[in-house]
Amino acid sequence: MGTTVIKNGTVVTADLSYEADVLIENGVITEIGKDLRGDQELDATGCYVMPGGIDPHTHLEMPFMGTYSTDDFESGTRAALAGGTTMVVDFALPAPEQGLLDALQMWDNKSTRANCDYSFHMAVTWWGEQVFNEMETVVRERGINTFKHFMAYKGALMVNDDEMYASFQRLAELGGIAMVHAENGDVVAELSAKLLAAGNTGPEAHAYSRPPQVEGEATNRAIMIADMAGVPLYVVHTSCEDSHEAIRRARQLGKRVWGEPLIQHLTLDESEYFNADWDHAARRVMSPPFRNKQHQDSLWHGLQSGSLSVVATDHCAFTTEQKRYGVGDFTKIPNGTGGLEDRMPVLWTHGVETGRLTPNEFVAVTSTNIAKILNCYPKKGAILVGADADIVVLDPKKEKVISASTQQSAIDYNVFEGMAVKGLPRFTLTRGQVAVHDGEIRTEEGHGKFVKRAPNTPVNKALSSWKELTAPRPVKRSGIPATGV
Ligand code: DUC
Ligand code: ZN
Ligand code: ZN
Ligand code: ZN
Repeated sequence: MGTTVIKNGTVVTADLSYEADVLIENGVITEIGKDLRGDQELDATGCYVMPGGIDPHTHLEMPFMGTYSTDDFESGTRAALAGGTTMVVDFALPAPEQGLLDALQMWDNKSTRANCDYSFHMAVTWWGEQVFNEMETVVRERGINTFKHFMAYKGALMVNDDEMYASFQRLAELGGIAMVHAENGDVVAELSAKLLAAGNTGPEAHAYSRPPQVEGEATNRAIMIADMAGVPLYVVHTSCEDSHEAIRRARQLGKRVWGEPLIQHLTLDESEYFNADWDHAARRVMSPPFRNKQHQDSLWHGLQSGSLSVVATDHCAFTTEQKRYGVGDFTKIPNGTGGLEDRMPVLWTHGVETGRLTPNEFVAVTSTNIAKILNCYPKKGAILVGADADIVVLDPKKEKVISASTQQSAIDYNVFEGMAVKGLPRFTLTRGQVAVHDGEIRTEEGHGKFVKRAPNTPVNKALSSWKELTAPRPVKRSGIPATGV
């Protein structure tokens, strides 16, 4: 492989914007400066040269709700690259009673088809000695330091508070980070049963069954349990003020808690569920559901103020045919929406073009912040000498209208259909290799490599105050009162 130089662009990182060329050798950035030459020269005139996006929340080919999500590691990472995302982090999900290492083996097998680099989070879907023991191997040998807990999906993926507390304590010992899908699964189950019994079977009932309160309650609970266990906490798909408020408060108190809004929740609202077309509404069923404008404003304010840290997708794509499993019973509509290809352009359009975010803040929330949290910075999330050349050359003048007819995702619709976006990749590079050039896709199946992530121990050591709670002091008493009469 010869050298490549990205010429005449403006380098935009989370800290700085400056004009420079970027030289790449063997997949790594080797020089940043003026008038650099390479065997291959990519013209970035008028463009921003940014760290490729990292989407830390995908479900590719995931067994879920009686089926499998349709985008796999091939189509999913192709979609990612088309939109300027160069790394995805997928959730390895053990079936009930399945060991963590067994589940990881399944994810290893699926991910050999990836077009871009990837990593895994481990899900803890049940608790027992085997999980306790295997967690150490997952962290120390497999390079996975993040473990997700579902507080919803009762009877399937959900873990109870005792299991969550045990797992969080184990993670604190190992230097890991706890993640939660924060919705009160008991209340969701009750509300769902009640709605169905009253004849509310359509997709709009999905939103009624998961109001913001179930998310706010679970987020507060997870934060307090994480405090008591002494573990950092990452709250996935923060969709509403109720959850954001809890995260904001925790951060102000010095707790290591992060919130992750999705591009869908930032730009699409609950009115989608009241569309007269059943398919339209069902295609947008995901958990948590879309919210109203006040909640959307709260999420934008969180990104602007820094109380929310990362924009992700929860990409979990089901076809219309799969969504129709839920005709007559909204609880059977497979939960999930796509967004891998659209996250960067939609956020640029609704965030940067509107003046809500600076280009540097855009880089922070799409790439750099999560690289630091997940402990793969500056290999990923950086334009620095020595960093992987995962780069998006974003042309702020390039426009398109989002359409399922031109997307890379394997499903037959797009929740952003018809949205005009501005700010598209002129080039996307994965470890120095051009995967996208002006909409032309040149991905290479199997090019993607697994990114190992060691425990983020400085973060675990910087936790605030609760430790005292777990160190009881016996009290010496002189007399013990007599009992009985
Ligand atoms: N929510 C979804 O909508 N899909 C996958 C899992 C989840 O938590
Ligand atoms: Zn979730
Ligand atoms: Zn998810
Ligand atoms: Zn390759």
